[in-house]
Amino acid sequence: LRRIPHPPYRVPLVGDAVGTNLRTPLQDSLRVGRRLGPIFRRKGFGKEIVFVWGAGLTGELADESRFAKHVGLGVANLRPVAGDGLFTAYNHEPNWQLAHDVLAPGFSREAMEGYHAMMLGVAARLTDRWDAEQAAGRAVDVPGDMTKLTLETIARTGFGHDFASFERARPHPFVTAMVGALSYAQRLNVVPAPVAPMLMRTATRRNRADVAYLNRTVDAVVETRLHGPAGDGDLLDRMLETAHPETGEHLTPENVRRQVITFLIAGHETTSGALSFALHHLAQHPEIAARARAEVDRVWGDTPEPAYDQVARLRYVRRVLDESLRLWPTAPAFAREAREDTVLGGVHPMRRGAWALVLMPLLHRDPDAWGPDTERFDPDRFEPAAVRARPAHTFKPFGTGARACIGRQFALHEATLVLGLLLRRYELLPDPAYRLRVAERLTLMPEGLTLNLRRRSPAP
Ligand code: MNH
Repeated sequence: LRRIPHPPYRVPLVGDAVGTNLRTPLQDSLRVGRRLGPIFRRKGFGKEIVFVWGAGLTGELADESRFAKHVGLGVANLRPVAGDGLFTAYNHEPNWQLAHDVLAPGFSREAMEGYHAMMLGVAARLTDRWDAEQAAGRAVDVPGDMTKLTLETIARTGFGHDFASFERARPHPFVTAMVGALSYAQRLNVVPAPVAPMLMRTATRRNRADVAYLNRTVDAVVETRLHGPAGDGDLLDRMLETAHPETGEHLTPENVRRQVITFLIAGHETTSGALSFALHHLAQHPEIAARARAEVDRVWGDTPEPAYDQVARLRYVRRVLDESLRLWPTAPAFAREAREDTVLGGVHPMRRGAWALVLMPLLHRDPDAWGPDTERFDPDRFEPAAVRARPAHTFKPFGTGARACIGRQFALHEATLVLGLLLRRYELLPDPAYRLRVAERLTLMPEGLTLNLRRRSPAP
């Protein structure tokens, strides 16, 4: 550790936590990391965390023969919510491999083709709402409505469930409870353990109620399936019915509950943020929006509903999404632990089990990989030739290795489809007074983002 820089002023006990903004611990670490360089450490109340963001060091941490996912910090704090569900399972827990093998076919190309029509159906509920807001001359609440869209999409495609988000004036209580649980898990990272029980008594009681609500909601979804008509081979059918192809094992009812919560949360929160940031950048850069819109018009023509294959052909729209995830990867960090004693970067000895946190917003701005001017929003960074010219492991919004995101193709298909539909239908007019503020609740979200819409005419 001695060779790893840390902030210069360390106060006994409190360490470097002084000045930490409890609401934005990640952005606080980004500021510190910019000053201290590609590997640094911060300490507070006896806990010391090593952060990495250099492209070279991240490449080493991505080497699956030397490192693996570490379940720590925010992920570990979610264990009371998601238990040994896919996202929060320890590498050694047998339910990880079992659930991974049972659920992976739910993310195959064929499965995704099956979800396409349902995704279109949910998107139509969004554009109905936006048409009405536009006609009434009202601005739209981008993160709020993207969250409705993505929650309905995963609920419908994964579980045959409808939360009726678009029919409600306020967010569905499932979303409120989920945001509460995520924020609580984040706060546990920054509130020192010894005083946590005292400081967080009310928050802890509230969190218990939130987790109970999440469990009840999920139990109701499962009950409906068990006593009602079968699904159409969706994720829930797979969880309940599919036996492991080799061992013949099934998921237990308790594990199914954990997986349903995991997918309802992991399956919408980050996609909602990714869509919201992309819409922010498109509104701020009319010339980029025009180029993306021209592609949609060219590839989709005047077909009322794009076919499955027409989504992946929106190459430029997809680059807009990639570039948004470069600047604001909505799941902004992942942790990696050493499989055996090793030396990171040839200079930092790590014992087996020692771990470091990769800060993606800084990795994605490392000038060694991305050149100067990394703050500029430029989708052309993802042109095939530019991607080939960059070292590997410099763009990691979906994590890395065996524990990388299982829902990546699902998220990309959904988000590209929705951006295409919105670009085709509306021009996006930003509020000139808006300055991007990023809210943190383990995941990232542009706070207070509203847009005014203008219908394009003639509207397809
Ligand atoms: Mn997703 C893991 C980011 C959409 C379900 N996801 C991860 C990880 C990142 C991530 C990063 C790895 C975390 C870690 O190493 O600790 N996920 C995203 C982003 C989006 C996203 C940025 C959207 C954009 N994720 C989705 C969707 C689903 C999903 C959609 C489900 C439909 N993600 C998961 C699951 C895991 C995961 C499940 C855990 C996989 C595993 O450990 O086996």
